[in-house]
Amino acid sequence: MFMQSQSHTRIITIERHILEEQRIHPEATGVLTSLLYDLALAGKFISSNTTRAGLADILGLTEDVNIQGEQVMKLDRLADETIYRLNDHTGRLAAMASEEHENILPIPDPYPKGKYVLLFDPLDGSSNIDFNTSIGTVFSIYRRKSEAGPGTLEDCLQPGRDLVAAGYMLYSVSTMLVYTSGSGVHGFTLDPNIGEFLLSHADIRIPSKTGYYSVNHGYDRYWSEGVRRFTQHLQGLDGESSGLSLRYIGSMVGDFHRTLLSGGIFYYPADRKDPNKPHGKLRLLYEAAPLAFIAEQAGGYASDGRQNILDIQPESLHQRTPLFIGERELVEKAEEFIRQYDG
Ligand code: FDP
Repeated sequence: MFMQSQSHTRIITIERHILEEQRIHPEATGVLTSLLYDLALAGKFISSNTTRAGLADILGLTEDVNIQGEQVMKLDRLADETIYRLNDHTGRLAAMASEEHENILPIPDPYPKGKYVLLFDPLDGSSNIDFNTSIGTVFSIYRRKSEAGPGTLEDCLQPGRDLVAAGYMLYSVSTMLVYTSGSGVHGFTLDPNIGEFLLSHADIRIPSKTGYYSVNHGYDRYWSEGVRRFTQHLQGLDGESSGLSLRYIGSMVGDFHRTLLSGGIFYYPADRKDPNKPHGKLRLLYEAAPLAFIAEQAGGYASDGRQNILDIQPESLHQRTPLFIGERELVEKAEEFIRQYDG
């Protein structure tokens, strides 16, 4: 018999954790568990490349322009392909959709089609790559709606309320994977020596009455009256609060991760800087909905300023939305200001 050592019983690998989560659901077949583990593997692969980014010849722009009209960086493509290739043959997915592609990504023909669809933003915050700042991968898993055969666009256009699981990988000082499958939010830190994600943040809850506000102040001249006054409220300029301190990385996963752990609010409101994009910058399906699910599972809330992000029925794959996310009280305050001043 092995001696039960205190220190070893506290080491929980991501595999053990997702298997234990699976046991809470007796009806579970293990497919979701395996899918989450495949994503963790993709995260390790991307992490090993992002940490070598300054060394390898993979920095710089490719000549292509993605569907959002942004230049695609080489690491984006690598992350995109990694996730697709690690998941196209497993039989767990009916289809995938990536922020880097205009249409859904079918599962190639020799491979069986599964019961889930996977949506992902392979490398969020990519304008930060050249500056060695946090970047991340965001993923969302839905149960397919169609009965069988190849997955359809409708399988991917589901409201966040129907998410089965969502999470992100953060490539920063250390690499973290944070996910929820509907029973709390759990964070794992990659131990680069053994190549495994270990549970470091069990059952994360967004703290209240602390934290920072996080927004790109460079655009405040383009904001609505409601957003401007809400921001002044956060700064304490209306005399109703003592004022929060500001933090903004400009990498959504990094800004959200800090908000999740420290409290406060991150927002990317609608603005008037680009008349073609009146709905804000962030994508509902690839960015806002998965983070909204995580926020809600951690006791927080996410809104587009008027309604719960999780209740929005997406109409297209690349739909954009304003996003206010973090402590429930602060997000509700934003809604209050927008109702009052923006009609
Ligand atoms: P990026 O363009 O660098 O990929 O949605 C993408 C995103 O980054 C988010 O990660 C980030 O929060 C936001 O855009 C930053 O946009 P601004 O530069 O307009 O603040």
